[in-house]
Amino acid sequence: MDTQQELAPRSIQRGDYRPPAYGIDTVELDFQLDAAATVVTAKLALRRAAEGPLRLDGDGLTLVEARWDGVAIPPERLSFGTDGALTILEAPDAGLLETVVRIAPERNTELSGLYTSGGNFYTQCEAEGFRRITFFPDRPDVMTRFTVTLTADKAKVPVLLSNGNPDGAGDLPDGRHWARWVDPHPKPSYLFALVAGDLVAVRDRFTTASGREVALNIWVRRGDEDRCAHAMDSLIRSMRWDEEVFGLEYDLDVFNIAAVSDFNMGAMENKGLNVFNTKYVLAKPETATDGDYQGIETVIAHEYFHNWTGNRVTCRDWFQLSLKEGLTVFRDQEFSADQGSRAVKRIRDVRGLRAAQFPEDAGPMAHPVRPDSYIEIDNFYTPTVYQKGAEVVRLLHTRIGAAAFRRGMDLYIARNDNRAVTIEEFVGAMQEASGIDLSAFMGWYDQAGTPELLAEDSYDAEAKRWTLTLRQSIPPTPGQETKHPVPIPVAMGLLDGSGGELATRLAGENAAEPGTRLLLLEQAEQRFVFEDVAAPPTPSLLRGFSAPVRLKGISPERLRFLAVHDTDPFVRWESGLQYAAGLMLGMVAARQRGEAPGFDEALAEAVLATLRGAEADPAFAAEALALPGEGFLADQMEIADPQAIHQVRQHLRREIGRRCGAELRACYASLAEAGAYQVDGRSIGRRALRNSCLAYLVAAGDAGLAAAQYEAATNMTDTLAALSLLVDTTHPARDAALEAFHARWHGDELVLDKWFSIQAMSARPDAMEAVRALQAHPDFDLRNPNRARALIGAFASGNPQHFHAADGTGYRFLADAVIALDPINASMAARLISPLGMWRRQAPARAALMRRELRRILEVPKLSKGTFEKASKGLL
Ligand code: B3K
Ligand code: ZN
Repeated sequence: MDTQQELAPRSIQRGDYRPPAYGIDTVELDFQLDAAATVVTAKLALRRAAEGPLRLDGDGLTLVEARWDGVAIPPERLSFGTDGALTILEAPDAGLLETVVRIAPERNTELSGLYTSGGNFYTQCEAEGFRRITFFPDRPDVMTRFTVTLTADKAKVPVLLSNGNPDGAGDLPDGRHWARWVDPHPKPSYLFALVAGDLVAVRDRFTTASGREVALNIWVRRGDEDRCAHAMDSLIRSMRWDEEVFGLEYDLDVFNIAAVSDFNMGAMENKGLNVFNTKYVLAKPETATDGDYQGIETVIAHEYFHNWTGNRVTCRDWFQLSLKEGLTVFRDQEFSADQGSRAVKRIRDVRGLRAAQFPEDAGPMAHPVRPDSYIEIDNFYTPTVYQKGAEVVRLLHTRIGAAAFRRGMDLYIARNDNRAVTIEEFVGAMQEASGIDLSAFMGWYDQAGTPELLAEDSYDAEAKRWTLTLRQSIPPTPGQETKHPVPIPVAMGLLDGSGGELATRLAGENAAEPGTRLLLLEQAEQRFVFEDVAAPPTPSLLRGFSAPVRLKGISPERLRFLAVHDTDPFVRWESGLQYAAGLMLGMVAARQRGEAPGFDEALAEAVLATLRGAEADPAFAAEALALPGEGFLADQMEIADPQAIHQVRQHLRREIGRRCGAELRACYASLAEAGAYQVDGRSIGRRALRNSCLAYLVAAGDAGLAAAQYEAATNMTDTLAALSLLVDTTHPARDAALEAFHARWHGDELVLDKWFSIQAMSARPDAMEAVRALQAHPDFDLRNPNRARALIGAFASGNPQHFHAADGTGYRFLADAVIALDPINASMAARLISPLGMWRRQAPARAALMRRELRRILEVPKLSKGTFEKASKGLL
């Protein structure tokens, strides 16, 4: 074994699962809160459940004392592992273990466990943060009832919150006070939360369908109270929706949400006390964009829905993460679809899936929705586990239908309430409720890689028979060379020559069915024979994106036809996108051959047609107007060419802006905001469409229009749309606008993040230098995750042209940032690495530079195991 391997952190295997040796009936936690030295006393009522030693996870804890049934445990019976865990040797089969530990929240820069932010206390325990608070079997299959008592200085820390319902509070003589919380529902340690500090609540109420009165509180810093209305409204709508659609009610007397500006992710579903990144709570029109409003609605709903899918029914082990995340993303997608335009929501979700998950599935970190092994579980909160996991739930929903899916959910919850289970329990419930054998769908959970679906068809005029041949294949991924076919539901229909929807009859069926029907491709290749087809039809395949696959084999002529005529809005949008993508990839190839770029008039025609029909659904029109993104195009290429892609895209934007200038301008003018700002779907759609028009007009040379909009805008959506366009230009108003924006908003951290991001994503040749200068800006702080993402993440993921600079400066910049961040916040550092792992789609010289940076990261002494895992797997 060489040293590298000897030092390599241990990898955890899914097949190695063993049930916990001890169960815990109840736990009592006592916190004496102090930023420098918090004392945590834990009383665990332990009972043997299986073979094995009494091992309690721990990480960075200072043990003050340990007692068993009130008697101090002699030191020789306490054994500490190198990872910080504590094993109690010769422990009896039952008893009360009491430990007292000391921790230092103010020194916790990892933001995992108990930490301080702005002088207040917050926790983040998923996945393995609870062991940074106290010794405990920190695994999701140990579920217990928590009682938590918090004590702190009353003046500095007036608010004391934890999970469950309040159960008493009072003052103490020395200026301190206490509060007790009891959570009646057993839960795993990752759902524990504590929030304490100088916070104010925005309050509302909710009465559940069965009459429970629930107090709703959103806790924020003083001064942020006027930005909570949208979050509260989203929460109330989510609670009602879950009752109506899934029959699931809230189960405590209070629901608390606390917002914190130092947070590693979006939010966390702790039982009865959700902790949120301020980004997903705070919004008012002057500070938040429409995208922010939509993000808040989605994340509030997502965390609320976890109360049943995640909390009441939880995961047996972390390999089952998608059991709660895939299902809960599916639920939040359905909720948002019901709030506005289902078609536009689906388009956005598919766009997101293809922007993040498809590249992951094609790269070195490709892993199944249910992974087989991990070194650091934090690295597996991925687009694959979340977004592809949601697609797999959607596949089941599509396959068995909405009614059977609902029966399956009822069964899944009834059977598994207060249990920690596996994905088999979920699929099994769906199978039982539907009576359909779903075993082959497990292939979607266990195989990585995006299936390719190839469609071919032929028409027999004499027999009036149309035959569709579907073939599937899944590319090899690291560790999985060969794959098996998976069941692929293909929602489809046939159109006649004028775009009319045909009724269809498969060979063997008695009557023709009108409208969309479902074909199920189960083999590597299958033929579907349609009878009584009077003339050669145009097939519309994968309606609503009925499976997360790459569909191939649709001719450009058919794409153009479908983009105009299909009855399914998703296929209309998709066909336009794929037509444009094909064209652009051809132009990239031409550019690489040194040919001058041309222009396909069909694109301008499509833009004009979209503008003419825009009034009916402006949000859909805005989606249809958007050219395929640079990342999407790169993901379609064997070897990407980020600069050529950018140039081609710019060229088309400019040409469309020129050729359709009058119509774009008219549309832009007609959509001028009249009246107060509204965040309903139609208003959001109108602003999106107007800003799409603006983008084309600016691309065609009218930067002045962006400058004028920047001056006139009264909401952040329009302000930011204008400024981000202006930033790419050399217009004289550009620098002044950036300065004015900073001067106005430097005291508002969420708005200032936007200022960093738009500059990080700038198309100007000096973008890299600008990013370096911003890194040295007094307002930049690597320790704040939102700020780090706003600059470093936005540059590496949102500026492919400059990140992939041929001289490797973009790669070096990212690796330097990862190395600087690793000792501060390893989980964030590991997360930032991802773009460096995408070297497979780059030309050899670039790939070599990217790999060199990954190796440089690996050479850093004392690298965290999460960053080690990402960098080493990134080289595979
Ligand atoms: N469950 C959390 C994510 C925790 C991530 C830990 N590294 C948020 C969510 O998915 O709802
Ligand atoms: Zn979640």
